Amino acid sequence: MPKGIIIKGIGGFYYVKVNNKIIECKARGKFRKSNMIPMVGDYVEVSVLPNDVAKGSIDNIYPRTTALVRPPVANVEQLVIVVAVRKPDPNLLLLDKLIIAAELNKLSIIICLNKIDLDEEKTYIHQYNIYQSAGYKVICTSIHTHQGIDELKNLLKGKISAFAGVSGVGKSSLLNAIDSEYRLETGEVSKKIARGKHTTRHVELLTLEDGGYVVDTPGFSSMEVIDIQAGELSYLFKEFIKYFPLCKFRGCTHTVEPGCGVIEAVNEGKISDSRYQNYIQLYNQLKNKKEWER
Ligand SMILES: Nc1nc2c(ncn2[C@@H]2O[C@H](COP(=O)(O)OP(=O)(O)OP(=O)(O)O)[C@@H](O)[C@H]2O)c(=O)[nH]1
Ligand SMILES: [Mg+2]
Ligand SMILES: [Zn+2]
Repeated sequence: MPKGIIIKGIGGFYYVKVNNKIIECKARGKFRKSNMIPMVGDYVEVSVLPNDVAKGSIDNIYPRTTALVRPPVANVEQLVIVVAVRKPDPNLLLLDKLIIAAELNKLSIIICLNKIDLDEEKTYIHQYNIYQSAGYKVICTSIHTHQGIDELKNLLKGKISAFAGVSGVGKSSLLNAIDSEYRLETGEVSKKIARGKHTTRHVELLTLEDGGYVVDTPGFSSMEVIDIQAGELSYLFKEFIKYFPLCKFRGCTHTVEPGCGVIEAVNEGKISDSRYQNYIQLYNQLKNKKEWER
């Protein structure tokens, strides 16, 4: 039975790529009964119709390694979080939220500082240092000078990656720079808002010429919804973890406690102030939400 991957789903049809050919498939009734809805990114077994090899049905769905809700894509391995260094100005709290969501989904993370052509003084080095020293892969790109595009392309090779970031940072533009055949729609933020509501958006895996797939997501992805306890948050700031054993109190929240290893590391410049301040802010948000719900 041929194996393939679902690259698109529209109106009850799934488009499955099998050996570089696209087969238009229906899902078998058994999936509906078992509440198992095929997702873009699913690896599947299909059988083709005897009289038309371009049509068939999905017979089996392989277990998923990951399943993102928004965008609904299975088996994503990597998240490319795009931040513009200008237009719009970077929002590091949003960036940290996306990092947390990606960590929760066990995705590997690439932070892409885009539009560096707009920052001749290279002030983006500041953001670069914060995330590089926190242990993340950071790349600097521009679709105008083409800087960093080959590096980005290399990092995507052979994997399923999703692009995330606020509207206008250049996600679709970067993908077009990687492969001009994608012809994704791009544009000024103001124009997007004007017509945004009427644009139909479907999730689609785009094939990379060197192997692998990418999915472009519109605007800010709701992966930002973080459904965890406040006490779990510090584990998602991965550069904090190695200081936990130095905390004097068990169950230290790393917010106000004396003898806290994390606070000490911040004071010594081993953890960036920006990351720590965002931790405090998100910690309080989670804490208050919990109290409010009770
Ligand atoms: N100067 C400069 N402008 C860029 C760069 N990359 C993208 N842009 C511009 O930024 C604007 C927004 O780009 P898009 O690719 O549409 O942004 P997006 O992230 O896909 O936005 P949404 O689809 O709304 O989420 C466009 O006008 C692009 O031409 C870059 O490297 N440098
Ligand atoms: Mg876009
Ligand atoms: Zn502590």
